[in-house]
Amino acid sequence: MLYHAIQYIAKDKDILGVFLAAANVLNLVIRGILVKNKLASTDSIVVIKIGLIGKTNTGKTTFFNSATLGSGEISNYPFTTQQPSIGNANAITLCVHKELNVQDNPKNSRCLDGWRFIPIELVDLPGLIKGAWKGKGLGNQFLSIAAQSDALLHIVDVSGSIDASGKITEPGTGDPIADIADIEEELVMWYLKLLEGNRDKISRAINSGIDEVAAITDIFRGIGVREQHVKFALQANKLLGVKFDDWDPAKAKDFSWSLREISKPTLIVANKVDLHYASENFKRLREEYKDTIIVPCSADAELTLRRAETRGMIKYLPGDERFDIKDQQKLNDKQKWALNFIRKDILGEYMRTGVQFAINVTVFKLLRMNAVYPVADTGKLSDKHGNILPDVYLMKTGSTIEDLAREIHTELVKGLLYAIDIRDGLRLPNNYQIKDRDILSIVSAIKKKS
Ligand SMILES: Nc1nc2c(ncn2[C@@H]2O[C@H](COP(=O)(O)OP(=O)(O)OP(=O)(O)O)[C@@H](O)[C@H]2O)c(=O)[nH]1
Ligand SMILES: [Mg+2]
Repeated sequence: MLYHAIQYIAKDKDILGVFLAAANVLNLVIRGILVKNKLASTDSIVVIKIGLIGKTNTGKTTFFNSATLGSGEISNYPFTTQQPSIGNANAITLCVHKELNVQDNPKNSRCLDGWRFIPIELVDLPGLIKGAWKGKGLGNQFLSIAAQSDALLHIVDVSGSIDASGKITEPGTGDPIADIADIEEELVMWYLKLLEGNRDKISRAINSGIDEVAAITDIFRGIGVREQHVKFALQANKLLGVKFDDWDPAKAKDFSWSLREISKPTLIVANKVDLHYASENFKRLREEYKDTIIVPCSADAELTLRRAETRGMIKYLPGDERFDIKDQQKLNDKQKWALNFIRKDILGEYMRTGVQFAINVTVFKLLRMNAVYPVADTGKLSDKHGNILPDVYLMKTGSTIEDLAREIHTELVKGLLYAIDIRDGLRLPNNYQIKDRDILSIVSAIKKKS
């Protein structure tokens, strides 16, 4: 079967892969300690966190391993992943060093072949089942971790090769559209459960004079909901001005639906496009979910390419639309066949495997982040130590120079004067809204100590 041949390289464990996975874990532990002890060089390390959700067996761990070079267990048994795990991945953007004609020395990111790799975190989660919101399966644990994510990737088996209970079956048997609806319902029910369970508390707060938006936000704050989200969800359901005590169950559910959608931006990953029936289902999915971004994907193909690259068989960067085989002679027939299949049927049909693309789209389109390069020395384009274009920060659309200064160091904000746009020398006011790929030098009366 096609799929087993592709697996061949992916399952071939290599020492470098294991080493990289160990380094990944070590990195996370060190970062955890730094953050805990507040020894980190910046005041706030804001790393975007993306959670992988979906039914069991849809390929969440395969996606996770391919993006993080991790070694989470992959199997065709339902509910293989029992514990959430966090790994380092990257959002990738074209680096500005070529345009500026300088050689960079990245510090908080990496630059490979002209691409900047900006660290983000991926969270692999246990598979969901119907009834998870009632605490069924690994429900509660899953939902509390998912809640800490800035965005979600909903991984679905677009080939329909899992049945309603999550068991692997023949492609074309399962229904990916129903699968998505089931998982969506789970998330909404979880929000609704929080709302209904706290009706008295919300009512009491409102009656004691607390603003309705604030009272509702308070209930959901632990799962990353902000006042703005609640306001938008109230507006979307024409509930602004309607007394909270008068909300009937249908209104409460509609509100929960909107709040879930607004507070956890979600992208659908149509995984397993390498299998039969995937392209038909993908078309149906696009028709059904017109308002959602859907990325076709073969996590298995990406894992295969990343492993082959790690072993020196091919030259490939995540997200690339091509790869080069280094030495045909060193490949056996199975490996040649698998790589040819990926080249023709995945990259040829879909341009890319979809894993890195899904991450980039989530960061830059769904979360509307802009990559910005702060420098201290406007002449050398470096930090104080001479590192050229050392850092890149991800800032949400609408962020200002002041937000950037705060992100770098709170001390910087205190004496903030203005910023200089490196491209044209323009002096930018503190309320200037940062654009993608801006290169800026912040001028402050108070210098950062380090
Ligand atoms: N053909 C194909 N198979 C895939 C792909 N991604 C994952 N699989 C297979 O699907 C099965 C389930 O993969 P996992 O990554 O363990 O799925 P999961 O969603 O993490 O499953 P749980 O941990 O049980 O929730 C395995 O047999 C994988 O090899 C893909 O892109 N194409
Ligand atoms: Mg898993």
